[in-house]
Parts: sequence; structure tokens; C-alpha cells
Amino acid sequence: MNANADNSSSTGDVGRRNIVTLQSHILEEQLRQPHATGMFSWILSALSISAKMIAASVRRARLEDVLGSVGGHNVQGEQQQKLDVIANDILLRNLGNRQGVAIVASEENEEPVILRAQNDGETRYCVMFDPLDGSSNLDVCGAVGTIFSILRKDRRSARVEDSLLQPGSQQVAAGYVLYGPSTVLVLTIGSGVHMFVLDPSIGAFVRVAENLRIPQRSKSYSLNEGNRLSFPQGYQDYLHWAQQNGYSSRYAGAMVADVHRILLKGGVFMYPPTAKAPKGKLRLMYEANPMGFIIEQAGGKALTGPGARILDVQPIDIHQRTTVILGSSDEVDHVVARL
Ligand code: P6P
Repeated sequence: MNANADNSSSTGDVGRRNIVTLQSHILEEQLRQPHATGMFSWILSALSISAKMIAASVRRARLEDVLGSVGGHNVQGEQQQKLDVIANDILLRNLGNRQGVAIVASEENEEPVILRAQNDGETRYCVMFDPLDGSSNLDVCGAVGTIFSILRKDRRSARVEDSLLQPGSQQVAAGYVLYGPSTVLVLTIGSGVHMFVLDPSIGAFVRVAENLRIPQRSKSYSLNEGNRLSFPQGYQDYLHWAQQNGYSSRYAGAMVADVHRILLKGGVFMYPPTAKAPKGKLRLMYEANPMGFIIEQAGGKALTGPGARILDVQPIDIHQRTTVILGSSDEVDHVVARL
């Protein structure tokens, strides 16, 4: 039984377990903030509702013939899946209904969506997200996910969109939803990492673990070895060392699935520079930053290279890409020692 699990008895008798839902967890956290207005909680609830709606769409995708591509390409030049658009619309609609949100930015939208004017005194937050990460896995019933990042609006900025270009260290919350055999939501608001599982019988995310800690080491690495020959030499040297030392390789092709496995079991996830993506493929603002925040909050490391913390990168564009090396601290060290 997971040592982090909530009051779970050794027999796992769910009947006696104190059920804490995501909503009550959020309210517990709000009560700890003397000046909280409830706006932040409302935004998290919009993300929770969106996750339930997206999960329902993902589970029925094959039945409702919403798999496959829409024929267009997103700002990344990637084929846009029908469910990418559905998930994006769900998030835009639910977040648009929350007065505290000034602006949102999505992998699927070239430009940010300004919801309220910079001088609107009620708005305090900016939300960025990848609505359906790894969506190319959908057609083969593979794991997909949603990744989100929340920043405070910078009231000193002249334009509301300027608030988006803050380093990851300024995030006030980050999380992901993994649509796998169960729907799992992992969240940090800067005081630990907590995990929730959607219980369809009550339609609520139930807290199953608090203050998750990533194992310090684990002989497992995760990257697309199909690009090995174009990796910088240091990464190739690492792979040679790892294979000589009995490491296993695990790669789902969806960052949420790979990072979730590493959060729970340990290991290291990488997206190195490649010939096709010389600066790395993953997006800083709505993939690397939120995942980096979660991994660091769980006691791991999240770097773009030796001594370069992901959360310290000063962004210049909301869709910029970055190299990613994140996971167990000892395993990240083994990689950067060879770069
Ligand atoms: P590749 C999915 O498209 C994604 O953005 C991440 O979820 C995933 O880690 C990566 O790209 C997979 O990229 O080049 O290995 O298919």
C-alpha cells in the first residue's frame, strides 16, 4: 500500500477511509490563506471540471468517431487531432467563465486568448495549458494527458499578455491529468505534490496520496532512442553507460505518462536536442515548466542542461521549446555528469 496514501489501513478497507475530494482539498488549502478570495480555488475547480469532461470525451472517442486528425496543423506544425480541438474548447470555455482569469495560452492557439483587460481589478491569474498532450497515442488507445500552469498576473505590465512571459519559478500552481486505466490528477500549489483519482461512481477526484516524494534513484531512463544518432555526444555516452549498468528503458511517447511513472517509481526523463529539434521539442511554458515545478516539489531535479534549472529560464515566446532532463536527483546527476 502506498505509504503516502490517505489514512489507508493495511487491509485497504475503503469503507473506513476518510474520503477527501479535490474540492475539499482545495478548500482546505484556501482556509490556510488568510487573504484568499476564492478566485484561485475557482480556477482549480474549472480545471477539475475540464478534466472530467475531457476524460469522458477520451473514453468515448472511438465510439463517437472523434479520433483521427482534423486535417489542420497547430501552431507547432503538428497534425491537430479532433480531440485536441475538443479538449482545447473545453478548457477555454470553463476557464473563460472564471472571473479571476485574465488570459490563457494554449498549445493549440498561436496567440494567447485575452479574457479580461489588464486594468480589470478582479483578474489575478494567467493559465497556460497543453490540452491533450501525446494525442497521437489516442488512435491506439495509448495514454494521453492535460498539463497546466498558473501564474499571477503582473499588474506592473503594460499589456496583459506580458504577464505570460515569467520564468517557471513564478508559477503559483501546476499539474497534470493522466487519462490512463484511471484518470489521475496530480497537483502542486507550492507546498508538496498531491495525487487524486477520479471516482466515476461519485464523479469526484478523490485524494489518494499527499506530499509525494520521488525516489532518489532508480535504474530507468525515458527518451526516444530513435533519435540517438542525432543526440549530442554526451547523451550518447550516458546511454552507453546506463546500458552497461543494467538500466531499463521505458517510453510512452506522452510526457504526462512518462513523467507520472518517474514521479512514482523514479528514473530520468529526457528530451535532448535532436537534428529535427535542435533546441529540444518540448514546450517550456506548458510542458517543461509545470512538470519541472512538480518534480522539484517532489524532491527531484528539472534541468535544461548542466547547472541550468528549467524554472530559471526567462521565456521570450509562449511557444518556445527547450531541452528537458528531469526526474530522480541521482539519475539526473548521472546524465549531466556526461554532457
Ligand atoms: P517524440 C507529445 O507529442 C510530446 O509533446 C510529449 O508528450 C512527448 O514526450 C513527446 O512529444 C514525444 O515526442 O518525438 O518522441 O514522438
